[in-house]
Amino acid sequence: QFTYPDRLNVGVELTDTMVEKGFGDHTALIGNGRRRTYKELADWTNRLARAMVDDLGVKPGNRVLIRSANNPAMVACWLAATKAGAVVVNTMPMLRAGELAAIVDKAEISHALCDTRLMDEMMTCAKSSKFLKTVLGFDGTSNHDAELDRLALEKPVQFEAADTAQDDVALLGFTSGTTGNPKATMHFHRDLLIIADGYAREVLGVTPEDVFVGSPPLAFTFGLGGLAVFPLRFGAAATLLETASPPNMIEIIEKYKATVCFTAPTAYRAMLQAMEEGADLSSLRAAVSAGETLPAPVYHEWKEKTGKPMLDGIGATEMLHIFISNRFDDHRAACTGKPVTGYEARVIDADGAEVPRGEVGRLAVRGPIGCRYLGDARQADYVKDGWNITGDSFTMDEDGYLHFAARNDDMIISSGYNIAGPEVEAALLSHPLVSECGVVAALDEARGSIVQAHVVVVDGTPEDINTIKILQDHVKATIAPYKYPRDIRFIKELPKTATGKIQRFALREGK
Ligand code: 3SK
Repeated sequence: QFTYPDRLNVGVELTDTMVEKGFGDHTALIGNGRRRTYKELADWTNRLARAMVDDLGVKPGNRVLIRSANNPAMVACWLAATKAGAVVVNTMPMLRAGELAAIVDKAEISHALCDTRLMDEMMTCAKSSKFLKTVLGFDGTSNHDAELDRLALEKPVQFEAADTAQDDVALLGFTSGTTGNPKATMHFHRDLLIIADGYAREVLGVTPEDVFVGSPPLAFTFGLGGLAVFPLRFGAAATLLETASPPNMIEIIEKYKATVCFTAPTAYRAMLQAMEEGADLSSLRAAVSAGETLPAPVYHEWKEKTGKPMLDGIGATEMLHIFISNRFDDHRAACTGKPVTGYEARVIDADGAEVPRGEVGRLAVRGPIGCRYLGDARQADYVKDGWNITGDSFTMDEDGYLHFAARNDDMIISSGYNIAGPEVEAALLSHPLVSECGVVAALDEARGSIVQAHVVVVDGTPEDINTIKILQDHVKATIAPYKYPRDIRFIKELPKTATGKIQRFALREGK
């Protein structure tokens, strides 16, 4: 159902093709205090691509790393490198030289384009790299005041893009590393259009009038899809924030009347709180929640306050984007929904057999995009008989809706009971004293493992045995009592990945 021409370049599709379709004067990107139209974006990316080819020697198939926070210049560099036929690796600004080096080595990066404000760690990495030969700075503030920008400004606005095939690799997505052991996933030019033509069109119904806002980094495929590919595919506008805190997102939503928001439940909780204090989020027609399970209280409160559903979905870097989602006209609390058009899902046991409806098993999916790890033996664990065995445990109910249970490594087996850590987290979160929490297994002689909760309490709550007892009793009264956290520890802040996922391995290791 997704057909594309054999020769396809996604960089061209999202810029020059949009101009040809009549969107030249529409706003494409908003960031650093200014707007850029589709025509300006097409010209900008053509100039950058020409500089990359002529001056930096980028050749089709070269691996090009981009290091930046979310801003228009990062999007322009990504599109330009793609037009030049490069395979792009987008990376987050907080990575250190050692982490960059691991990516450079794994992906055999030859060129790096780096926001000049982030150059130090990039240069430290480059000095000892046998692959990385060219590092050039660009101006992330969009004032064109860096070497790459100066080279680009001299170039014409026409550029003959690399003659890539629809199944040439365009992007390497590195997994965010909740386990601390990242992998690179390869995605084709066509895959970047499939996520838009599947999820964004079918589930979100994106139109050229939409204005996108959100927090996930463009370096994470959740962010690249939600904040660049989806708006640009449909002639809509993307707002880009280097620091996407809830107050900053609210400011943008109010100022530009943003209509589609991509972020995680924790940010939506803060937005709900801000609404109490007068924030106006009425322009939002679509609130997409992913990256972490959506607690039922957040889903309900959002519906109550905005009159619209929050759309919970699940994706994976391996699958590029969201493959199971709720719909505007078909959504439930504590439910991830049904497969996106083109995908099928099964819940299976360790032998690959489907488990009965209502029982917990591993979520397996297949569809137009699948996992392709770059040179990694873990490919055989992820893809079996054409099915992608995700890292998540789910149940499928009688009506075919999928319900998240836990990340496979977040299942706690205590005295023979299977306990899903996130279910205990949801129970704790429904208590007004709890601001955030992470639940993990802790070794226990008698029970094998016990449920251990790391809790951030709301300001002013005593961190004492009384509060522990209150929270334990609350969990016992909310879910099956055997699931209650026998061990509760107070913590000031949860360890999280740059994309907002709780690093449960760090909690387990007592970090
Ligand atoms: O659910 C996720 O973690 C995810 C990962 C990659 C792309 C999209 C999503 C929602």
